[in-house]
Amino acid sequence: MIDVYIGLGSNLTLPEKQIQAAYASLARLPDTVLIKCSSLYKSQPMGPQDQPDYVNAVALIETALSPESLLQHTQLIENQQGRIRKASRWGPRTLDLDMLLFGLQRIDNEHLTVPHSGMKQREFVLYPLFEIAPDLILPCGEKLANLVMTCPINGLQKMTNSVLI
Ligand code: PH2
Ligand code: MG
Ligand code: MG
Repeated sequence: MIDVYIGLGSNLTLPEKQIQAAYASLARLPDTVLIKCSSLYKSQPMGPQDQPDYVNAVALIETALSPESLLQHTQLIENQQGRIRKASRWGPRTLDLDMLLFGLQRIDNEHLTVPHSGMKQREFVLYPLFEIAPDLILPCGEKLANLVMTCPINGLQKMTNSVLI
């Protein structure tokens, strides 16, 4: 079983519910155990500003699935939750599931880049990740704690009263 961190994001159609539903779907994946769920965080949109704020979170799963198989499963969850794929970059979406880390593996093919290319700069990834994995060291050798310390918070807010499963 390999530790895999998944970034979750939503800014359409009741984003909090989308994230909760995605946590429940991750818990039902085959050959996979959902280990940790971060709190939900409200974040400013990165990219086009004419879109709603996002709700972001990070999950830790342990899985025996291959990266390719896990990607198929996470894309299916995105589709089941009404994801409509558009050409425009960084546009609004009901659900985005990003494979942040797959153990210490590096993966680079036409479907998948792991570690996720933007994760080291994004407050809405680093802070929820730090909540559930404060001692994490990235495959590049950097301590997550150091990245968090130097990452501007950019209005990120931990949401209270979110019911976590
Ligand atoms: N995801 C995007 C584009 N912009 N902004 C925030 N705050 N959070 C996201 O998850 C996000 C985004 C496309 O993946
Ligand atoms: Mg994303
Ligand atoms: Mg994505």
